[in-house]
Amino acid sequence: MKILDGKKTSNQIKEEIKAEVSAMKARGERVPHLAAVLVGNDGASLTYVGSKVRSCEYVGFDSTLIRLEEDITEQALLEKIEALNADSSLDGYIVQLPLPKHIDEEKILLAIDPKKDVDGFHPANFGRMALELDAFIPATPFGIMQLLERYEVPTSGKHCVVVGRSHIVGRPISILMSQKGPAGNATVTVAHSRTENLAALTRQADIVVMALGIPEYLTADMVKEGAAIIDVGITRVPDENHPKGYVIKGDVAYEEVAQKSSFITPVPGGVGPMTIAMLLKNTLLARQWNQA
Ligand code: L34
Repeated sequence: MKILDGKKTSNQIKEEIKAEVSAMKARGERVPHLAAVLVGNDGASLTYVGSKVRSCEYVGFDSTLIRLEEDITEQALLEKIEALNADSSLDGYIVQLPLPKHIDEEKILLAIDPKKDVDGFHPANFGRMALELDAFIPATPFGIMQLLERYEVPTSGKHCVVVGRSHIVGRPISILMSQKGPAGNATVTVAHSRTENLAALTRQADIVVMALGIPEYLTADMVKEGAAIIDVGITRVPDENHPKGYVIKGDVAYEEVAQKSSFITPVPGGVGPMTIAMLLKNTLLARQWNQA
């Protein structure tokens, strides 16, 4: 069993980006600038966005954190988006999800200029990705592809079962892994909450991508000996014995599944850190594409 170490791999990618930024500076070019919009005070979102901003600083990007009140109106947020679209000092920006319930997420994502949409959530980017054109690929699936590629996990001709059909993870990773190219050429099945007899399906999989959001859902009896396991789940489970008051759990019962697997991502330290590294990568690409 080999651990797909997202912490280590994300650090490698950050070093690659940092070197690229140094070269840009040496050529007298402006460094990439990312903005992150955070609405409200959700604890997990604060952690993730904080980590994004710190990573920008580490690689030498400019970064701006825009914090807005939980009760901001949809209209006021849309105006903020328009201002970010018009801000020529910005290469890209993200609006951290989830948004408060009174705001229509889809409306907000549609308002983001696709050229600055470094999350790759706008339909223009999603469509371009699906058609194998240059596009911003959503950071989490992009990070999974990097782990598969860099650890040389066999995917060509293999059966991959993706559990979850979200627009941010399940759907895009199913598209990417079935495409030609590195970490691609897989035969992909997308399973979801209406799937009948999920365990019979996951037991056939050479690769399982769990993106469900239910802690420790995938157990050892549900996987084939030698399967590769990608765990996208990241749930904060209350735990009074822990100083933070919670523990982070993935969608995979790690200890038992690890014993049967060829490759596995840990949680934390797997897909999460890769998401951050690939957001930086997209911001670098935005800088390069938008100046061409
Ligand atoms: N717009 N919203 C937008 N873009 C995104 O790409 C995200 N996502 C998801 C939630 N909302 C978003 C993230 O950034 C999930 N996500 C994310 C990012 C980083 C980490 C986890 C999820 C991460 O760094 N996880 C660490 C543990 C962090 C902790 O202590 O909680 C890990 O090792 O998995």
